Amino acid sequence: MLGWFKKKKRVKEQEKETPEITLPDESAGNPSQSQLEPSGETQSDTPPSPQVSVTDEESASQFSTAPEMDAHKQRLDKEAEDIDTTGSTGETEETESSEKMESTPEETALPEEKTGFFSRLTSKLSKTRESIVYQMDALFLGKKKIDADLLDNFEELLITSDIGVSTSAELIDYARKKVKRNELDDPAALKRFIKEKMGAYIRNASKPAELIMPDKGPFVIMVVGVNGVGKTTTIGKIAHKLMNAGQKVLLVAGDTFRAAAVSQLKIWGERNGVEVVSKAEGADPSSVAFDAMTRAVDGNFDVVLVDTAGRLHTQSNLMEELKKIKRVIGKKLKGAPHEVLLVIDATTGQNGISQAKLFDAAVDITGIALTKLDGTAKGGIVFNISKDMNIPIRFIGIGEKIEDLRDFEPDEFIAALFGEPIANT
Ligand SMILES: Nc1nc2c(ncn2[C@@H]2O[C@H](COP(=O)(O)OP(=O)(O)OP(=O)(O)O)[C@@H](O)[C@H]2O)c(=O)[nH]1
Ligand SMILES: [Mg+2]
Repeated sequence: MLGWFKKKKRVKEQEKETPEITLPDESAGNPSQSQLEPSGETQSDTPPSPQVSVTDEESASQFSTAPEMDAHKQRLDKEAEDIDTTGSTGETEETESSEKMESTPEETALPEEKTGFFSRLTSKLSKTRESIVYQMDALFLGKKKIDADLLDNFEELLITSDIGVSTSAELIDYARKKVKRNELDDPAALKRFIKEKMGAYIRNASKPAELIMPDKGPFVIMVVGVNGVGKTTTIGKIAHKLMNAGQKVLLVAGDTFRAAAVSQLKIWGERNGVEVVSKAEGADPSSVAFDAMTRAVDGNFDVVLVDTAGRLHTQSNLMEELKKIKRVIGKKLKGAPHEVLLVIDATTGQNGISQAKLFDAAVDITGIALTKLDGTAKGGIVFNISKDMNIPIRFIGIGEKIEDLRDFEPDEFIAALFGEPIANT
């Protein structure tokens, strides 16, 4: 998301000739991560994590017995825990991982903060990794050839890990055809093939959607989703990222259904030091949005984040209200909202797909934020959304803290999910 947002700033800056804000240069080993994701962790001090040291050679297909596999799994889990608890200072991390990091030039070339964030992502995705990758390894354990039974069991495994019935069937279909043509013969090759295919799904879907950047005036993001998915929290986290990138951010309390919703957004406003436009509980959210657009233009804000309700008396009420808010924003500011961001709670699994379809029909979703990927085994939904919805995932939420929101990067996600070094993807 910040990728396309930065584009807008660059256009603005070129027009102005004298840029007010220096945005990170993407060409320099992605320093934007460090600038946009400051956290409690000491990023630049973070040594390469032990997780990064898990190599292909160590993949489960190399284990000949179940106890060996278990030991491997326990070690990965222990390392993930260590990353969480030791943060950036563990000396033991230094020894093991830095040795392995030296083994390939690409890995040593990675900036330290990149590996630190990557380790954190790897550790936060551990439950999903357990439900997909470890199960896959266990299924393939000791198998020398791919047969029909193996493929059937594999399909079942994919379905149960929230990858979705049609996506799983398609993956297995591809695999069956390859086996028939003798292009795939052993389980390790099958695992590599599935990893590639899964990567292709999310890479295709995460291509930035065409966005019409405003020539002047603020960039408006309307945030929608059912109740409790993490809309307000995600707004707070996005505001934090944008503030750190030097943007002038305005928050809009468009959820007037509950008084607590307004105060929750105000707390995020205070935390980030940003202004919040709000009215009393029960006020018409469209009128809040209307006033906010005036304020955004008058106050020369760069980005406006509009919070909305997740629950009204009935579902159709909610959709009608969201349509009205969107219309009013567009009337006041031509071309706005520039992004309608749907927040989906990853722990709801397949239900998230139905939500996406419902909201898309009402307000034309342009991007998705997938929250609560930490601590859930249902991260397979990423592939399902990518394949079924064709709407880019902009962000993933991996915790409740202000810095626990990441730009969604397919290669990084796949590598973290498979517990492999990012440079290998
Ligand atoms: N573990 C985890 N919790 C999260 C994440 N994102 C949000 N939450 C938690 O989810 C709960 C609901 O978040 P809210 O931001 O209030 O959700 P909402 O969609 O605004 O809810 P309503 O306003 O009731 O519609 C809070 O306890 C958040 O801390 C995440 O990425 N990981
Ligand atoms: Mg809320």
